[in-house]
Amino acid sequence: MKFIYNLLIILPLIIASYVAQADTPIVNIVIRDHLFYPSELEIPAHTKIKLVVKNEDSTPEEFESYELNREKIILGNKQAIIFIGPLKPGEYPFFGEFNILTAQGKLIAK
Ligand SMILES: [Cu+2]
Repeated sequence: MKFIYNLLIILPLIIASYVAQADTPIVNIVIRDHLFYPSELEIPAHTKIKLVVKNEDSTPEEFESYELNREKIILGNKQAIIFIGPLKPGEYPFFGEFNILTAQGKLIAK
C-alpha cells in the first residue's frame, strides 16, 4: 500500500518532467567541412535549449564554449545533444576545438 501511495506522489512529477522536456526548444546546428551551419543563431533568453549538433564530416569534432561552459566530442557522422541555458541576453561564442581556425560560431540570446 505504501508503494502505491509513493507511486501516486511520484508519477505526476515524472510526467511533469517529460512534459517540460517536450517543451524545450530544439536548435539544430550542422558541422560540414569543419564549419558550423548556421554559424550564428538567435535563441530565446531565459529559456532552456536543446542543442542538436550533427557532425556531417567523417572526422570527429569537439563542440566547445567557455561562455556556455560546454565541451562535447561528436564523432564523425554522429550527432550530440547539448542542453544549455537558461541564458541571460548576450552573445555566447562556440568553436570546434579540432578545427579552431574554421569552426567558429555564436549563439545570440535575446
Ligand atoms: Cu576541449
